[in-house]
Amino acid sequence: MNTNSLIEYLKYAQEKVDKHLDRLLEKNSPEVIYEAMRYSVFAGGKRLRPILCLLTYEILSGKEVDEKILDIACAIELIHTYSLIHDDLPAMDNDILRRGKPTNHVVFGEAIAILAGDALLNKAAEVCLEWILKNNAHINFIEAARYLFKASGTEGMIGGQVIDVINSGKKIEDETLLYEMHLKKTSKLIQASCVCGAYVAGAPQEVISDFEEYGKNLGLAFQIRDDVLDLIGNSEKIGKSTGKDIIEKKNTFVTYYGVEKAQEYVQSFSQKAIKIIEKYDKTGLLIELTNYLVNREK
Ligand code: GRG
Repeated sequence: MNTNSLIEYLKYAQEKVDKHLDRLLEKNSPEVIYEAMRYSVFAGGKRLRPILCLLTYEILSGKEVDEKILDIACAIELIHTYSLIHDDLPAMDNDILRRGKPTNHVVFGEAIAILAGDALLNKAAEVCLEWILKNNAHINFIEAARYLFKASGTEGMIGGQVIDVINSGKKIEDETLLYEMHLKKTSKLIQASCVCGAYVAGAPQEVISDFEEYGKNLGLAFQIRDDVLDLIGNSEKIGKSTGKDIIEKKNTFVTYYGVEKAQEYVQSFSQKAIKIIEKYDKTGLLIELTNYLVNREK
């Protein structure tokens, strides 16, 4: 870790991730699929998940970001990007803007957008398998990849999206189901980001479990803050529905609890997250990152 300031750390980590992603997505033929993949990967995402992976690795290994961690951190971002491309499709959320830019299917058409999402998921698997081989099939690397693909599958992100899709247009009345949806859809990939960093750092199981629990609470706080920002119309997702529209159509913590109580949950989940990792976070960067994410204004 070459800095004590969060802003500097974010810049440093984002640069490392962007450079590595650029290498992983080197253009080839057919050109259009690479263009579509790169369009969404380089559309201005925060790189939250790879940064969490890098920072967890640095905290627990005492080493700086190196080749060992960048492949898996970037594989997580590839999976995250595929999920956003597919989430925006007409068959799902039917959004025309993301991060203030036209969505992938608006630019490339639906067929190429579906294939670009598929290709990013496929690329993530390829990157992980090559990474495992490069590292002599070390068990920690295999465990990390297994956790990541399980977290993005039916027991994680896809499962959460299915709950969302089948309940769309009707109000979820069961609090447990609302939690299950968000834990799977949002927290799981955030948990995977921390867990992968911990595995590669060679952390013992109880430490891995602490970071898994941290990711779960951060994921909930992050999601609820996102819902609050969506409702008050401050979201980065310009062009997305806000306010009344959300209350009628979406199942979020805000539609369930109201803005005020939802914001209280942001605070309680983030405080719980911080409590779990504060003993590991000697520089305080992970605590600062947590506070930054859950207090963000857009
Ligand atoms: C289509 C399989 C499939 C899954 C979609 C992740 C997801 C599931 C849907 C995206 C919509 C959504 C509300 C997700 C919740 C998590 C969330 C707030 C994602 C946005 O993540 P950021 O803010 O995105 O890290 P950036 O733009 O910074 O990369």
